[in-house]
Amino acid sequence: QSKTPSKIDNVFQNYSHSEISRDAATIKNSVVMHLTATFLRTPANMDSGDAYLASAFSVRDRLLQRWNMTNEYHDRVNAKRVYYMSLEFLIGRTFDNALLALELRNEYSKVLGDVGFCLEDIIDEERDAALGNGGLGRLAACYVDSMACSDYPGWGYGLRYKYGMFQQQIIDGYQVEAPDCWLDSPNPWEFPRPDVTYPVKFYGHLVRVPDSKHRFTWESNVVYDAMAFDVPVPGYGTNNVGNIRLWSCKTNSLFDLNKFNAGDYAGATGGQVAAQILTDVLYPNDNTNEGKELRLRQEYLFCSATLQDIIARFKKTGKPLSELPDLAAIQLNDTHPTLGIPELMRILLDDEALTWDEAWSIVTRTFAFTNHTILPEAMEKWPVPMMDKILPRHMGIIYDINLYFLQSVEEKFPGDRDLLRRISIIEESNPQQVRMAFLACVGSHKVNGVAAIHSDIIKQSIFNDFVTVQGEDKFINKTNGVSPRRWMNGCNPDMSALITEAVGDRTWINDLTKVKKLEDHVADDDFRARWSAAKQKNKQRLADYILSTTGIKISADALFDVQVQRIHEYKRQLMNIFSVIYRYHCLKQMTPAERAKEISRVVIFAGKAAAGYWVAKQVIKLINSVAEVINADAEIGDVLKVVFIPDYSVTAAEYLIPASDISQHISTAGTEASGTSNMKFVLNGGIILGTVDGANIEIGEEIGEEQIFFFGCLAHEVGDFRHYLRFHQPKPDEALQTAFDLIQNNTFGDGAIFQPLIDSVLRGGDVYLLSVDFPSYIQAHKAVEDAYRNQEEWVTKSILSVARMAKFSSDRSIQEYAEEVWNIEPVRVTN
Ligand code: Z15
Repeated sequence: QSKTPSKIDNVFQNYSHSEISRDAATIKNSVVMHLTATFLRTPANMDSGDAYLASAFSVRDRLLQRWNMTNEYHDRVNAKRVYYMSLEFLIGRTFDNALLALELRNEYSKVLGDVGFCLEDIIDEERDAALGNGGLGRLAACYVDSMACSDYPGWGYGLRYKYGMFQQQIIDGYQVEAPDCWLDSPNPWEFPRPDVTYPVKFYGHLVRVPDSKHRFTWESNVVYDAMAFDVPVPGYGTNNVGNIRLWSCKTNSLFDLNKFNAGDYAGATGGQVAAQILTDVLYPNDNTNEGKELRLRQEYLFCSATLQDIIARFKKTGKPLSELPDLAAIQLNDTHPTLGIPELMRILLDDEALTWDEAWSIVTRTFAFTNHTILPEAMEKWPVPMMDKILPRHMGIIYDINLYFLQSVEEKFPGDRDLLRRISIIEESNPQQVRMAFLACVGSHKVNGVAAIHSDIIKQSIFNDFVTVQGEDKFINKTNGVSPRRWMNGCNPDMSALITEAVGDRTWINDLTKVKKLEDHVADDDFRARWSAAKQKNKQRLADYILSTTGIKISADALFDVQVQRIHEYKRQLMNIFSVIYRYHCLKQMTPAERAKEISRVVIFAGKAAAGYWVAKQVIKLINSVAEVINADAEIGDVLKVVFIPDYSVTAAEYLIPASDISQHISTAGTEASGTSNMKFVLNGGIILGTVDGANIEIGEEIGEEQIFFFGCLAHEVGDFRHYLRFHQPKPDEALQTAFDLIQNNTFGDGAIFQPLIDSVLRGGDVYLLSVDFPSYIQAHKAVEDAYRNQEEWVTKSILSVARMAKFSSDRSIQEYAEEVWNIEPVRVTN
């Protein structure tokens, strides 16, 4: 047992009270100190990788002061905290973000410049923390950033995957996956906490505690250890530093002493190999559920460690557990962490001996749940036999939750057996399945969707019966947002400098309502010229990036047309590439003189396909095959280029988004819950070509319909079209038929490879309505070109758009959650 000394001398006491040291000499000393003492290098033999590590450790020292101050302060004032539980945090890089937050960028730039390094090159040495798939994981990262910047006491909880999102290579046009060994080099942005370790049980059997109704002892000798790693989240312009606590599976308790003593040294650690696998790899599915047993165990390890940690922290206050909802709010990021609900019940019933009603009241006042999709293939369901084997106690608790819930439904709507069947947490299939979205809903006091249209849809579909039974007020909307720190100030310095000039200071970075001021400058010729120049510079930067990553040379004077996101049928990259093929066909029909009058265009794709998603991988191959033919066609030249940028990532997005003229967000109406890159593109002066779906709709409402290009059928029409297409052949228009013909004529290599893609439209019922939307899509492209020809109007659209985008700051989203869901207040951290 270690003790805190009774006398803490002044040096220690003053530590957290001291100002961050900013003078060049001190910074240089600390970089050299880390170079030599932490990494055993010398200034004489340091390369840019060493320079990155030494600088990053030096910055982290400065961050630590605020971090400690934050946690000490929140403990001292017993602040109510929000815990954002997410299986994914798609963080990206941290170094530049931390430099900006601490306002040390110029200082480090100078110190590194003095020894011959360019800060941009040093920044480029950092690997992304890619602990997420796409929108859902990136949203979690933006939300913890906003909590930190808005002074909310907020923590993220997640998993420390040894292998993050796989790296995508393109070989012969096909996606090939390679492991993301991001922890092979030292990670300056994590702090191991070996003292924060919890045991997590699996399998075993139950023994009822004598004379109790709901209290069990769960006996099992399969016990894993989850150890905490803390990742700092620097708040911009505040002392508040957030924290993401990531669990890593430890193996010590699985060490088999009997085997070891019997001389079976290798066998003694056999269990450890199995244990490590639990936090080894991120499941690479976005918007699909694989239903793998290992994933269920991963989710439980995460939930158990997190709830144990939250309870341990709460207990330090000495307050009774009935007050947990006054000091803790827990947000479930989709259904992936839903086992937190039965896990908290287990702790309260079995460990703390509370009654069922006491425990259930605490649970339902603590948890809230965000739904992110209505795609049926993404809905999490676990077979009852699997759950019963791995988590027998939780299966029992879920049965009881369901029993009491169905009893309350029966009381309100007596005799409605079909309602009970529809609304039950247990689906009566063979085998039975646990519907995780229903469990999350029953265990939460608020359920929200992520954009207005999506929140409406879930009330009419998946949660329709719950609205009837539990009332409308429980179901709310919280439109997503993105962080202006990373997605404006970080990735687009030139445009940000112009905004700072228009606003008068940098306060817009934490208060995006101030960008409204840009409207005053929309007629200022000098301002407009500099606005265009900033975009042009970003385009040149991207052209250089594309040349270095793909070898393709593009002109920065062309229109940049970008679609970057996970490859998924509902996002319709296939429709995009079909339209590119049609465009190529049209250009080939023209005389050289006619072609010279066309707007030059670079169509840029990037995105990963889930490793097991065959159709998505074929789409990547088609894009690359089309690109190869078009880019090599001398007759076409710069008028049309097609680029697939490999290995899309947060860092790649930071290059791509500020450089876009037009970006595509073209999901079948009603399928994209929100989308968040749509917000990022417009916040960087890009224009959207999109369907009437997700957050596109609210973006259009905010910036005005003249600033956005909508096309396609509406969400309420989709059902009828799909129904029709189940019984009738789709009728491709001439343009779409032309694209099919070109593919089948082997224009882009062996057409047979791509026949299944064409068949998904012609014979698969055209579920995503490509044939329905194609004519209006081609029309919309024409409208974009006409608008782009008038560069003056285009710049006006660009400036006005940014000026009207304040709503899409994640600071606004987080404030709404804080006020309407979490009931927490900002806490200004001071000494
Ligand atoms: C994911 O990235 C999203 C939803 C999911 O259910 C899963 Cl498993 C992964 C995305 C949505 O597709 C996107 O529309 C939304 O903007 C994002 O979550 C954040 O809410």
